Amino acid sequence: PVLAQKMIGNETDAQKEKRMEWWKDDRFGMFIHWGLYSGAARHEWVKHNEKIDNAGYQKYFDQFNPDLFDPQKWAAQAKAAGMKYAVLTTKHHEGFCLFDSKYTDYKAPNTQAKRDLVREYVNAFRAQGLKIGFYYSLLDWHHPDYTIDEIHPQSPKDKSDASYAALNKNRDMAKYRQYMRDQITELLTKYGKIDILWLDFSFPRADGHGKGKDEWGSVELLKLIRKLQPGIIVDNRLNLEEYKDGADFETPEQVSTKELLKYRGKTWETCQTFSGSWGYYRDENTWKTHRQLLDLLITSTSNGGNLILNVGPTARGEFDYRATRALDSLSHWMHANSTAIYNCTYAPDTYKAPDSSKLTYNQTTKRLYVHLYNYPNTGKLILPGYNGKISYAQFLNDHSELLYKPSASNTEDLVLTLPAKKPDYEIPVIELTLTN
Ligand code: H79
Repeated sequence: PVLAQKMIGNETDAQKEKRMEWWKDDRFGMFIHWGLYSGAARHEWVKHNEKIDNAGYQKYFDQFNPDLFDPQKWAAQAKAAGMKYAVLTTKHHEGFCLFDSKYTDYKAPNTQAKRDLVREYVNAFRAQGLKIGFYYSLLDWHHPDYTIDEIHPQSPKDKSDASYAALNKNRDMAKYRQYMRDQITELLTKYGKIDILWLDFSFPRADGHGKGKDEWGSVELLKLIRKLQPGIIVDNRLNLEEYKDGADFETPEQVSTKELLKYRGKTWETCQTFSGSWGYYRDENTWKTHRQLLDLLITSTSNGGNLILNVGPTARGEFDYRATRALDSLSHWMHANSTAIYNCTYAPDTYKAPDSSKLTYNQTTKRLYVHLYNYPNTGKLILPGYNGKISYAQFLNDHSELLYKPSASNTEDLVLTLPAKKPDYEIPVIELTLTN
């Protein structure tokens, strides 16, 4: 592919690297999808999936009453799990705003919540030292000026231009663009320093019934964002691929761990759910296991990317027991093994991963981390080609020494002795100190 060279601003590569440094070091964040759809409790796309109009959706607004909302608890759970930043849906595709916006009545202060929930999130997470992110949906299935397109809940069955034109005759995207600029201005000026803006998403269509950079006014929007919050980190969903500085990071959504290998060398964050949907989905029963979640985290770091793992709080404002259990198990692992995640990336090619393991690497401390996916029952682990390359080996969880010696059959290899009993971690980690 031809490298994008067009620029919107004038930031140098070095300046960008500096701006992105904390984000790359932190590696692990919490996504939070919370809105009126949490009450329907059957996917955040419920309005689209069931073709519900504004009148039909009104019951979720009327019912919204987050009486158990305790953002300090959310922040404590995120922090305990080892997450360093969070991104909350200030508005999802349904158009409902969790914040107190001057530009709409469709907002939390006008529900039984009677207050700005975004402000409470910001205060609580900031107090715990977590970085603050806002998700803001470019799509808006409630706003009267947002034109009906191919994926709108009220999209016509007959896909002719004439039927779209008839539906859209009183809708004006120019006014909607202004609404977005106004709301993003509120979000980026009323809550102090905002670290991340996660805009979602573009779907340009040749027939004109999708939306992309022209419909959103993406160039102007990004300029505004950078002016209001110069340090902010912005995702890549504004459809500005033709610009070198049109995005800060790529966003592989719900992709497999195999797929993540392809992102090495790029700046990226994979967003993933516990259970398949982003909004609270009561009846969903395909929750990822502890091992699958660890694999996502380790695989992301071992390919040089971040993981943002999503929680969909209930309509009452709590993380349900399944999310809480998943976070608890992550906190157990991260408590002992986070050194193999923070500030880490993929290992140089000269280090080969031992059997059934994945490697992460800290360039500053010159430590290599071997994540043991299958604990050897032989009590031995071959470190292929490692002779002369390491000076010390220990388990990361308890810093207990692991003895090793050159292999009798191949002196380039080392043979490390492991205890018969696997440490009490689903995937234990060995820390190797490199000689250079
Ligand atoms: O906020 C979460 C999701 O609701 C949102 N992004 C994450 C972070 C998201 N979900 N899907 N998408 C973004 C991409 C849209 C995919 C689509 Fe389709 C494919 C839209 C139209 C075709 C899926 C299939 C939805 C409708 C049909």
